[in-house]
Amino acid sequence: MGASGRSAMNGDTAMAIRRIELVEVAIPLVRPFRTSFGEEREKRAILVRVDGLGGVGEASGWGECVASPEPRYSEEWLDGAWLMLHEYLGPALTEGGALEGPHEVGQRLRWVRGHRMAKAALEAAVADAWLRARGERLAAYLGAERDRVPCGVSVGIAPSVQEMLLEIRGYLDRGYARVKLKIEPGRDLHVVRAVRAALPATPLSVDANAAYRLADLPLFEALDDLGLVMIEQPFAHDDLLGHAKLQVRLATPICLDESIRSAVDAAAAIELGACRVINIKPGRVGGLLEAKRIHDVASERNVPVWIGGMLETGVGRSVNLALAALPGVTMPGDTSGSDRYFRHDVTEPFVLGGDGMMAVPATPGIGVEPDPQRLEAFTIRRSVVFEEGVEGP
Ligand code: NPQ
Ligand code: MG
Repeated sequence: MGASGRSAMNGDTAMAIRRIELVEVAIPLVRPFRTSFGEEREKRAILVRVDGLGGVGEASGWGECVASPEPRYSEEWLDGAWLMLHEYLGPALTEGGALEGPHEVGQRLRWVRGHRMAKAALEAAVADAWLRARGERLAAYLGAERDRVPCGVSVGIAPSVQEMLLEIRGYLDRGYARVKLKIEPGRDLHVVRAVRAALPATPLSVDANAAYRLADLPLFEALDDLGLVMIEQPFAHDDLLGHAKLQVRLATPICLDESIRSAVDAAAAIELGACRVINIKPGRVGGLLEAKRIHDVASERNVPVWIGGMLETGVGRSVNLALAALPGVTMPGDTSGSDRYFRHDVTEPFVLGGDGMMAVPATPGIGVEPDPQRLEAFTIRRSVVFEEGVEGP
C-alpha cells in the first residue's frame, strides 16, 4: 500500500483506476435458506476488485454484488450484473479519468438506469481502495459513531415448526437480539403463533418477501395480535398504496425492504404512511452512499432503520456493519455472524459476541480482504473488465 500514510494536502488527491476484475465465487451454505420466493443451497456472488493509484498512494479495494443467480428477490440477476459491469459500468467509470472520491462513482454511473446491485459493488470497491490509500475506515467515512452493533438473525422457512424452533433456540443461545421469521402463504400464522407461544419474550419479526396481497388483511390482523417488532414487506415491491392501506389497520409497524430503492422512495413511503420502519441494504439501493442518504431521510422524519442482509461474504458483510454503526440505525439488523451462513468465508469471519453485539471493522477501508487461498478455492469464474494500457475487446 505504498504511501498510505502520506498527507493528502499535496493537492493531488485523485485516484486513477488501473484495473477492474470480477471474481465469481460459490460458497456452500451451512443449511439451505428458504424464503417465499425460493431456496438457496449455496451462495454465489460477484466480487469486484479495483486497483487504484493516486496522489496518496496505491491500493486495492473489494466490493460484493448481491444479485442472486435468478431474478426473484429483484429484477437483477448474477449473469446480468456480470455483463452490466463489463459492458457499461466498468467503461462508464473509467472513461472519466481519475476520481475525486467515492461520491463520483454514483455520478458517473447515473445515466445507466437501474442495475443498482451492480453499481453498488463497483462503488464499494472504489470506496475501499480510496479509503485504504488514506488509512481511513469506511465506518468513519460514513459518519458512524459506534464500534459495536446489536445483531439479529433471519430464519428461513423450515419443513416443521419443531425444526424451526430448534434452529431459533440455537441462535438465541448465541445471543442474537432479534429473530426474523420468513413466512409464505400456508406457512404463516400457525408457525408464528407456535414460535410466539414457545418464546413469549423474544423480539420477533416476520418477513413475507412480497408474497401477499391486500385481500390477505385478515392474516395480518391476526399477526397484529402477536406482539411482533415489525412485519417486513408483506406486499409487492411496487405496491406502496397497498402497504399504506394495510399500515393504517395495524398497530405493528410495517417495514419496507424490496419497495425502497432510493432516498426518494424512502421519503415517499414515509409520507404516504406505507411503512414505519425501513430496512436498508446497500445493494438494493445502488450503493453505500445512497444507503447513507436513506438513513438521513428516515432519521429526519424519526423513522427507525436497520441494515438488512443478502447472505453476503465478508466483503459485503463488512459494508453492512459499517452502515449499522450510523446513529440513526436504532434496530438490530440481519448483520449476523459469518457462521450463520458459512463454515468458511472468503475473508476472516465476523463473529458475534455472546452479548449479541458485533464489532465494526476497525482497520482502513472495509477492514477485511479475501484470503487468496480461500478465494481461489471458491472461485468459479474470473474476468478482467479494465486494465490500464490494455485495449478493450
Ligand atoms: C430479506 N435476506 O431480507 C433477505 C432476502 C434474501 C437475510 O432474510 C440468496 C442470496 C438467498 C440472498 C434469500 C434475509 C437470499 C438472499 C433471501 C436474500 O428479504
Ligand atoms: Mg426482507
